[in-house]
Formats: sequence, structure tokens, C-alpha cells
Amino acid sequence: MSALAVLPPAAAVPAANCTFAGGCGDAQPPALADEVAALARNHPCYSEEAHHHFARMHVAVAPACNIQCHYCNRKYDCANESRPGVVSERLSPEEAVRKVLAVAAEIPELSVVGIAGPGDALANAEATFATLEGIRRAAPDLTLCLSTNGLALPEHVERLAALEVRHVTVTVNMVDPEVGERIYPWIVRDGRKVHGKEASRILSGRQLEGIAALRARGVLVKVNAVVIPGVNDAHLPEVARAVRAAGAFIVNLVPLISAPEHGTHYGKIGQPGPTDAQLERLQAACEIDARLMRHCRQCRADAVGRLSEDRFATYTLARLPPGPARDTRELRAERRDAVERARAIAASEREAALSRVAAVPAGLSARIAVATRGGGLVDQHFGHAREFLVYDVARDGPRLVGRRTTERYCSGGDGDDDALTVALRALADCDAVLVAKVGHCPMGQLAAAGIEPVTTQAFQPIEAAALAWFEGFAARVAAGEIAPRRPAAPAEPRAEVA
Ligand code: CLF
Ligand code: SF4
Repeated sequence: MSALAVLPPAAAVPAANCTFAGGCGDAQPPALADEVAALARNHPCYSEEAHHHFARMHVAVAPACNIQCHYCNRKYDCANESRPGVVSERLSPEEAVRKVLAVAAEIPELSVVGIAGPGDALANAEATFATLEGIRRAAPDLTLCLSTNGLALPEHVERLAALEVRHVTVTVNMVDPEVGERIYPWIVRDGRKVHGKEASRILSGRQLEGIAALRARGVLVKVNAVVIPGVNDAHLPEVARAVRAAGAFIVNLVPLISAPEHGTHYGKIGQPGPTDAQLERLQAACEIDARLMRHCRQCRADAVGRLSEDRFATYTLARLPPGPARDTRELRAERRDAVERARAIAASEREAALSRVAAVPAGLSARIAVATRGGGLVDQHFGHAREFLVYDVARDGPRLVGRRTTERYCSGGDGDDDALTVALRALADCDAVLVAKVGHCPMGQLAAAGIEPVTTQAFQPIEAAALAWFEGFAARVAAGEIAPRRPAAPAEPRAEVA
């Protein structure tokens, strides 16, 4: 298996106690080599574009953990909650394989099965590997994925590579033990509980060692970093440099989820998560050194479905059909072919739309929100959306900024004024919202708030739709009919998989 040619040399890996890894001064993420692009192409977390088309599922076979994070309490389980560590049902490896086959038989867009807790995948190594091996045998076309805090990673790299696990996420919240001791009260290493800076020094060293070893074996490493304002936010650009130097492919800045009822240390002391604006500024700072993921949904350890949906409650063990599931590999292959056809159409429409805005001044950009049910189309009713994808659009194309969660405005034909207020607040910095349909009342309120409701792009591919709207927007700006709210163009071109 070849190493990943596009990533920086592993020799740049910092020492375990190093707080800064230099040597990555180029401002742009490098272009993707074919092998890397192929690995990311159908993985909904590693490719923003793929998340419109493909689903993932997690199997909750890993209850134990070998460290304590101040943001974690795995005892709390709420069916309405979506956050890592939360799970309704723990599975044995055999149950996990049975569940994967049953889900795969009903969701042909399933491309990835991951182990993401509810504890740490590699602190439960026997259950984790038994599960991975079982899935590999039963459904070899599914991509295996794993998420870990990294403490036990170095000793498991060979076994992961042998199983052809090519996607591993490591949560790295610091490379400086001074910062780390405010996040991790303790770790357990070699049967011994270690506290304070020493715990974070060991953890950071093991994480960077594990990332470099994975990268050397051709594994794509994603780093999740929890953004904890006032604790590690100012430090995260340094983390991005260090993990990229170690060979990480992409960095995902994950907003802290913290509430008193979660029973976590941060919840109890009232530690807030970042605002949308804080997160965006931090992403811009980290993007200088790392390719960033912006479409994470912070999913549960038993999540099922596309990232924008969660069907975990439909697929509990009790609800699985009895008997062995049928082999549905062919259905998944057909779905992949259908996605390729949709991609070809979207790409050609995007190119045509790009050529129509080529003469727009480089400095002009706009921010739009899009309501989508998946499939990469503008195809959701404003009143049905629980989230909007937000893009900055300029003449070189749309670029995902992130997502904004709202509440469903329309239920049973009635509009909920409180939900509309939430949506207007969430979209306040947008020039337009592209939807399949919108009711009369919200249309007026959006317009009054300076957010143009747009239905003319209904059922079009998102990127072509965004550019088509932008073409008209630029013409109105040029004619002096409107003034742009966002004078500067996006700083970077898209860093997404082609
Ligand atoms: Fe799961 Fe993680 Fe694999 Fe994805 S999730 S183990 S890489 S298959 Fe994805 Fe969920 Fe965000 Fe994780 S949206 S929390 S990044
Ligand atoms: Fe919880 Fe994961 Fe931290 Fe372990 S590594 S304490 S499971 S958040």
C-alpha cells in the first residue's frame, strides 16, 4: 500500500512534547492525488460533496474509555440528542454485523460503517476488531471507519492497516500539555492513572505518533478538534499545523456541546461552546494550514443514515427483521452508478454556470443559505427545513461556510412564529435563501429582514443553482439596484474532492 503522496513528509512529525510543528507554510491545501481522492470520494465525512449522496452508520460496540474529557458524560442518553458519546443501545460484535446487514438492505446509499464509541474504539480493541472483521467478511464493499482519542492508537496501526481500514479519525484538542490539563483530568496508561500535564503530554505524543504511523500506511486521517472557547480556541491553529505535519488529511473543528443537564464538567461550570461567528473565524485561521471539514453533524455513536438525518431509532435490535439479511451488494453498486450519473450532470451544470459569471468582479461575493433534503439539490420547502447549508458564492464558485440549525417552521399546515424567529436569526448574515418552496408569510418576513427568498432554482443542483442566483445578484449590483453586504471574495478556492 503506498503512502499518501499529497501529504507533507512524516519527518515533520513533532516530538511528543513539542507545542508547535512548523514546516507547513503553504497557504493552500495541496491538490488531491488520485488515490486520496478515490478514498475520500464516497465517504460522507471526508468529502463534502459525498455527504449529499451517501450514508454512514455507527455500531456502538465500544463502551469503555481510557481517558476522561471534561466535555464527556456517556451516562446521558436522550433520544432527541445528537452528539458523540450518546447511544441508546450497546451491541456485541455479532449484533453489530447483523444490524449492518439489515441497515444495508434498506439503505442502498450506505457506504461507510464506523465505530465511534460510545467510549473509545481502541480502548475496546477486541470488540472493535471482531466487529470490523465481521463486517469486512459479510459486506466487503462497505468502507470501514473508526474514531479514537488516539491514546491506544500506535499499537493498533498494523492491525487496522491489515484490515484495510483506510479512514481513521483522531480527536486532537491540543498539542500543549498546559492547554491539555484544562481538558483532560486524567488518562489511564499501562494500568496506571496519570493526571495533570503529564497525562496530556503522553496523550499528545501518542496521538501524533499514531497519525504519522497511519499516514505511512496509506490511511486517511481526519482530526476532530473540539472548540472550547477560552481553553483551546487560540491554540487550535497550532494544533492544525501539528496534525497536518504529522500527516492528517483533514481537520474538523467541532463546537463544544455543553449543557448543565449533560452532567459533564464543562456543563456544570457553564463553559460555553463557540458562536457561529467564532467558529467561522477559527476555521479561517486553521485553514491556512489544513484542509477543513465544515459539514459535520456531530452524530451519535449509533447514528444511521445520511449526515443530515438520523434514523437510529428505526434500527434498534428489537426492530430488525428476523433471520439473516439478504446480500444487497448489487443494490449498492447500482446506487453508486446512479450517484455518478447525478454527479456528471451537476458538474456540467456547474461548469456552464461558472462560465456565465466569469466576468463578475473578483471582489464580489454573497452569502446564501440552501434548503436540501440530500442528493445535492435545492429541494426542500423552507417550512420543513431543520437546517440550512450556508455558502459564500463568488465567481470561482460556491464554498460551504457551515450549516445553521433551525426549528421546523411549518407543521400540519400551520406556521410557528417562534421557529420563524429562530430561522431569521440563524440566516441573518445571508443575502438569500434558496428553497424549493416558501409560504407567503415567511417570504415576506425574510424579505423584510434583507434575506431574498428564492424559489426559481428549485430542484437544481446546489452549486449551479447558487451560481445562477449569483449571476443575477451581480447584475443587480452592477446596475446599482442593490449594494453588496460582503465586499470581499472568499479567501480560498474550494478544497473539496473533485
Ligand atoms: Fe463515523 Fe466519524 Fe467515520 Fe464519519 S462520523 S467514525 S468519520 S463515519 Fe462524520 Fe459524524 Fe462528524 Fe464524525 S458527521 S461526528 S465527522
Ligand atoms: Fe468521552 Fe470520547 Fe473523551 Fe472517552 S475520549 S472521555 S468517550 S469524549
